[in-house]
Amino acid sequence: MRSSGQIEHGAAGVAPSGGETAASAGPDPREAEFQALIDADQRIEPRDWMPEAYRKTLIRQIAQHAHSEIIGMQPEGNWITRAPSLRRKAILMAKVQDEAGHGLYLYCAAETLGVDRAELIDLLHEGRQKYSSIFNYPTLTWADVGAIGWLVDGAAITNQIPLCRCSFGPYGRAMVRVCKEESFHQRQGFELLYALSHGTPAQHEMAQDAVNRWWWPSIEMLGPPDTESTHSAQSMAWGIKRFSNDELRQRFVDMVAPQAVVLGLTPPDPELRWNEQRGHYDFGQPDFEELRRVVGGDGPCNRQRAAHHLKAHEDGAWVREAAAAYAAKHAATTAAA
Ligand code: FAQ
Repeated sequence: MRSSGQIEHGAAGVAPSGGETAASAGPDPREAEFQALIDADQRIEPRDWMPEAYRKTLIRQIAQHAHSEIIGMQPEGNWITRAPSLRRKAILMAKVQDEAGHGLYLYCAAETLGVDRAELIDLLHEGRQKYSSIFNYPTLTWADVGAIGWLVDGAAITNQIPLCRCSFGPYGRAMVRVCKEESFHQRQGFELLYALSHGTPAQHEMAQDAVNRWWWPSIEMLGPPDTESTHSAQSMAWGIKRFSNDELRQRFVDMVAPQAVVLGLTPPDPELRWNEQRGHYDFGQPDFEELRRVVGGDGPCNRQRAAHHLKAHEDGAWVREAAAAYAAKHAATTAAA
């Protein structure tokens, strides 16, 4: 039976209520123990007591992250058959398989919080859980594969390295391996774009066009501005997020701006320049209205991505049934032995 009422994202940002004993008089003493662990920068593990709102917030974020990895396979998977060489095809296949692996670690991490992967996938299909805005943009040319690696994986790493220190153990540990693999992904994107940028004029133009299209959506994928971020303050107090959306955005721009120079490509931001006083790059205002629209379902590929995921899920039903039948047969044989 589904228990989605418990895990929908809507209530996830509510302040901790004291968990199961909220109705009883006085604060729950376990709340103080939980907070002491957080304050001491210790990890919360699945069997530890945790406030219900902490659990819900983690389920929301981890599920959204897992869905992003799986939906994120679509834009690049689109290019596997058209990769320009065997080497490029092998690299891209390895990358897309890595994304599937990341999704699986993350669904497993979410399951330690008492939800079932099937429930989370149902919520995604019903539009009640999200995935990253960035995967609602199309991959129009081969250079887009490079731009995704360089910029999208670059933004993902910037966001995910601090998540290795997330207060919830299974999520933080999953992030360690994910980040190692994402670093390879970013590197391959950079190398691909570098080759195109230093190739023929037409190849250079294709690389520049891809960067023009992916630059702003990558900056926006780090989330709404801090003033509009509903969950940041509580998630930071709980040690889930370590930095705010705007702090991570600045880090991301500081990382990729000098890399663009090495690539010989120009970010589409006339305001991008080093600020000696701040010790950071200044950059223009992202279009957060566009982010809101895309998150709200009205991006260029939202419907296509959702429909493709649903179809793949339905087409794969026989695999899940076969695996369950095999597991039942195996369990019966083991019990009889
Ligand atoms: N897209 O209060 P905040 C990848 C929602 S993995 C869609 O700031 P929070 C690997 C947010 O959920 C990329 N929705 O929220 C790869 C909330 O709505 P809700 C995914 C967004 O959670 C590379 C509302 O807006 N990474 O790229 C987005 O504190 C290449 C208010 O926002 C992760 O998921 C968005 N961009 O901060 C794969 C990392 N931004 O839930 C293939 C883990 C915000 O209340 C190829 N997640 N929203 O209905 C996080 O770090 C956080 O969840 C943030 C958002 C930073 C994304």
